[in-house]
Amino acid sequence: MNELGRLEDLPADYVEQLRALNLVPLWPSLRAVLPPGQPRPNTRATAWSYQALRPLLLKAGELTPIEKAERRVLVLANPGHGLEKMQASAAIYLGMQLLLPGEWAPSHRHTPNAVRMIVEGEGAYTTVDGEKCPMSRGDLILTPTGLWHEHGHDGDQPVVWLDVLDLPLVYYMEASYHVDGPRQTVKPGSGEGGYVRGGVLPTPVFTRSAKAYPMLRYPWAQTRAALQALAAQQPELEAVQVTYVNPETGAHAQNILGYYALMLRPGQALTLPVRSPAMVFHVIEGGAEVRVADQAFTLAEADTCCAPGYTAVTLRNRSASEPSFLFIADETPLHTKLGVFEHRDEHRG
Ligand code: 1HN
Repeated sequence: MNELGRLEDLPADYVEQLRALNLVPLWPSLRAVLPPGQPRPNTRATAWSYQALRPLLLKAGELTPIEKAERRVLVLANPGHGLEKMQASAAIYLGMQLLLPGEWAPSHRHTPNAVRMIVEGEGAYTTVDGEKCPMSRGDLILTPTGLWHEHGHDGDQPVVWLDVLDLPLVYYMEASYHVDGPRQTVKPGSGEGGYVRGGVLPTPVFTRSAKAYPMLRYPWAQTRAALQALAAQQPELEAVQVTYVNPETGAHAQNILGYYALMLRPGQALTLPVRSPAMVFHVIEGGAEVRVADQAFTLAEADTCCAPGYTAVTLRNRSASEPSFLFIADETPLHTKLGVFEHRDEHRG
């Protein structure tokens, strides 16, 4: 590959003439926007300790009343993008949100899609599109694009959850905005009840479910049971993983980011195939070591880390006697839909 001409190689007055007409020569920047062989991601492998951030999040509860915050969140920002960008990866935003007993986070809707992975506490709920979704540890609650959502808390202890949004992408697209709304009226008769048994679907005879997002709450008890049954039934299965899907279509639960739960068997080490999307790992139960290229993070319960795309990742259960459960978010649906998804499996070809 030959060296390309630099900007400094051009006469200054020529560059000035170009700039005055809003013109830019491509060749000095071509290698930067199109690096050889593989991308040069800004996303850096980064880990966030729950134990370290928890006291600071609780302190935010003392410093800033909910009315002054609307959403009381500490953003898990990737230094490779610059902290002020509030990005974990190119398309993924992560934040830890605190809601105190009796607090209310008012109703709004927005273009970015969000999910919440409940980390700690009982008694809070999110109302999404009129469906009241109780929050318990490990539950996944969707607030897809355009749906009204608000959070309340009837319990007596702080509740914390991990927010995952596709905000960086939607913002980059100049398509990010929100609308405030009145408190929602809870509609009875909605909920995930009809979808929590695998293999059977609600079959309305007289009406068709027109909902783009028919299932909004994925209870951890069900997901955990599915993983354990899978592990028990298929002892040779290397990756004991399930994907959070839209039960009506079988497609990913949301359009841009993918969500998964993975069980590491006691003592298991799992090397993932090298693929184009960036990934986020959050420990629901147990402990894990996450190796990203030449970096290693030791994660305890409720810890979170991210890995750029095109990078080797190995997960290892730190316990030899107990399984470990991880929540994973990645950019697979986005890469697949855009036709840029790549799988570079050096292990299996
Ligand atoms: C949002 O609406 C929530 O509703 C949380 O809880 C975090 C981060 C950026 C933009 C919107 C919420 C958010 C957010």
